[in-house]
Amino acid sequence: MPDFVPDWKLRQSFADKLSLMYRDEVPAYGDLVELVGEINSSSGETSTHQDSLVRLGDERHGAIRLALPEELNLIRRALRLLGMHPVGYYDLSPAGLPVHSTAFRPLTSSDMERNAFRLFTSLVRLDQISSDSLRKQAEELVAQRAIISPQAMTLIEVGERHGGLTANEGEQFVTSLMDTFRWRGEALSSLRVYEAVIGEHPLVADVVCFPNPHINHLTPRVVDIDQAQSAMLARGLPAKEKIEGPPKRTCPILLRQTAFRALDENVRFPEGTGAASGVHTARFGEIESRGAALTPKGMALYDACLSSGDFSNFPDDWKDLKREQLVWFRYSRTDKPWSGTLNTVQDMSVDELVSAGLINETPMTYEDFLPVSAAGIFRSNLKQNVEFAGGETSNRTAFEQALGGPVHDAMQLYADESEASLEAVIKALKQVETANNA
Ligand code: OOG
Ligand code: NI
Repeated sequence: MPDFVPDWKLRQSFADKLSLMYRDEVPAYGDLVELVGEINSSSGETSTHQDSLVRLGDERHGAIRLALPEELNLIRRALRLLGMHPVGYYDLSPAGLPVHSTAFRPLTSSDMERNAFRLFTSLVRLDQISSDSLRKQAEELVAQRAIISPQAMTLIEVGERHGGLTANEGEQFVTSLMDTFRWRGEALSSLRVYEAVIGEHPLVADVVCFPNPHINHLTPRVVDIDQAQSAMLARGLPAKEKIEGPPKRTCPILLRQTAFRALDENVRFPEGTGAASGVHTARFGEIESRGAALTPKGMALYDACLSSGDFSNFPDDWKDLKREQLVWFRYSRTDKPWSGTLNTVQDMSVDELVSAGLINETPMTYEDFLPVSAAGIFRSNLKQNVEFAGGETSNRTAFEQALGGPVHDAMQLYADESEASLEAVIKALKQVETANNA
């Protein structure tokens, strides 16, 4: 049995390499990372409500956009070796965007604590291109893409066959994966076709006119996003006016995000035997701050508040959030010795156990994304704001078919983890009772 490198180490190496690469490609990203680092370390705290600043220091999410169902399948296979799995289905067509998406991420909070890298991955919906001739052209273009290098492909197969990669293979794999996400400065299409596809939708052009899914943004996590937003403006970074997601609160919930606009990047467009030069605008900078994960009831209240624009009905006290079952909690044993004897714990409620100081309850971090915020992020980086005519034709089945299996249900993951943590602390207390009784 060969010694496999743990998948989180590969995920960490992958995230580090992407970060270095993106710093080179988009220098303003380096400024953003620096700014976030300063805010996080000057916050005077060692953790947010949920997570240690050690985790935050490395925490990023990235985003890519894919052209073909086969590509989504390949990305799933590649990321699985890094311990990243598809969670959630985000349909952005109601927001007028011709994409549907998932987020690849670790499934458990302990895996997140090791390295919390996520990749928001969208599949462009070519079926939504209204012009028949343009759609055909787009399909011909993307048929030329081969987004995974032969070396990376071989290592995916090795990893799948053996059930893991050795440290050596893993390092080669992560290095070879960089080519998939690199900005090459070269288009797949002529400038004329590029302009025609831009006319259809700039988001489609960003995908079908390029040879690979260049990383679109990398997002560090910040403790205080309001402070970061002001700092961005002070440094002359063109931040969005509005922070996406819930308003500033005492008890942070879900996800708040802000971004700065995409840069103009030079591109060589093939023209016959030569090349034409042009400019493409897609890649940008974003920062996020994360709060507590909401239960289905909490999510429904959030959606209602979002559509009315009034968050005053959303409780902003952990006790109320708990009592009304709006937030998911994780349970852990405190240091307090337990002197109880048999069946005492069994008759105590969770609240009583907490009040007795026997267990801690901590809000769980929201590890996912928000479709309305994501649509806002997508949109703020499109030069023209084209509403897509395609309309509300959710196609989750097709998405999961392309992926090669169902996406994980985020709510189920939170529920399972919350429940398992409670069971574990109760079991631990009962063991003490048994020992006390003996
Ligand atoms: C993805 C936009 C969504 C987020 O943070 O909500 C996203 C994209 O622009 O490809 O990354
Ligand atoms: Ni993002």
